Parts: sequence; structure tokens; C-alpha cells
Amino acid sequence: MKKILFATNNQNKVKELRETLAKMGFELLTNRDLDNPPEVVENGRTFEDNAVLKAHALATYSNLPTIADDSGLMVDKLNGQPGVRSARYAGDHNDARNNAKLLAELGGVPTEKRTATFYSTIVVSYPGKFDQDLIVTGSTDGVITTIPQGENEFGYDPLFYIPEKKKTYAEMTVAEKNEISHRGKALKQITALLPGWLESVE
Ligand code: ITT
Repeated sequence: MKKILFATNNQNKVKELRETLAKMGFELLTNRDLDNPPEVVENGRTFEDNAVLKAHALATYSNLPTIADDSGLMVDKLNGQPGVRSARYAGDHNDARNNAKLLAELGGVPTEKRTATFYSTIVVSYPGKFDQDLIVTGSTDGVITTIPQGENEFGYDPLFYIPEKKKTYAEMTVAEKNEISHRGKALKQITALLPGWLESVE
């Protein structure tokens, strides 16, 4: 099996990508499998900037083709916040505090004005070929609930409700979420493009 690195410390993201890449014949390694991987300062202005920072840093370190995802939630009523700062909205990667802050910021806002969009940018980089990055994006519209719903504990999932499915992301299985999610949509494009892209850069 060909090795590919997913430059992430987020095991929930790994769950959402692993099976698809395995079906394509890739063994998915992550930062956990590396000895002392570099910590990337995600100070880009956009999801793409940050995904590129992660993909390039870890491809250089590992010498492996490397996938990175940068994602976040843009809430209309909050002028697109938390956006690229989604992981650090109320505290560094503290999902409970981030969710509590989001609910507090939207206190008293009626359902029809609680609209939001989840975005994901996935970048795949090949060591030494950073001018040929593969870049895809996916987005999904939803509504921010007033109370958390669902068991799955990934980030804002319990607050992100999909009206067509009558479920939050946290009430979906990984497969159900991948069908409609921001990351799932980006991943579908990766599935289509990765084999040809790898051939062209290798
Ligand atoms: P990396 O190691 O991959 O950078 P991260 O958790 O820091 O992991 P990001 O920098 O992309 O990831 O931050 C995105 C934040 O947005 C993440 O911490 C979650 O809180 C949230 N998020 C992204 N995708 C999500 C999803 O599918 N469901 C729920 N929350 C999500």
C-alpha cells in the first residue's frame, strides 16, 4: 500500500478520511505516526493559507505526499465568525467552550437568522513540488441550534443542523456525514483527482 500522510492532530478528521483513502489503496499516516512532528502556526488569512502551511511543513518533514484540511464555521449573523479562528474561538481547541460561546453570541437570535456555512479546504502536496499543490474545497449550509443535539463530540457538530436531513452533524454516522458535509464534498473531489495528480507529480 502507498503511504500518504494526513497532516493533522485531529482524530475526528482522520475518522472521516481513513476509509475512503484505504479503498483507494493508501495507508493513511497522521502526525501521531511521526517522531516529533513540527507544530505549525496557523496564522494564515484563509482556510487555503492554513491548509497549505500544514501540508508544506509536514510534507517537508516526512518526505511523503501530504494531505491537510483546514476548516471552520462561518455564521452569517456573526459576519462570518468564527471562520478561520474556529479552533481557537473561545480557547485553544476547547470544543465545549467554543460551543458555549457560539450559543451565547447567538442568544435570542431566531432560527431563521441562525444560518451558517461550514467550509473545508483540502490541500495535497508532494515533497519538492509545492508549485503543483492539489487544492479542493467543500461547503455545506446549515442552521445553528439553540441546544447541542447528538452524541458525536467533534467540534461544532452538535450545533450544526441540516434541515434537509432533520439532524445535526452529531446525529449522523461518519458515512451519513460524509455524504453531505463540507469535508465529505472536498473528499469526493480528492477521490476523483488524486490518482491522476500523483502520476503527474511523481
Ligand atoms: P488540524 O490538526 O487538522 O489543524 P484542528 O482541529 O486544529 O486540526 P482546524 O485548524 O482546521 O483543525 O480547525 C477547525 C476547527 O473547526 C476544529 O477545531 C473544529 O472545532 C471545527 N471543525 C472543523 N470541521 C468540523 C466538523 O466537521 N465538525 C465539527 N467541527 C469542525
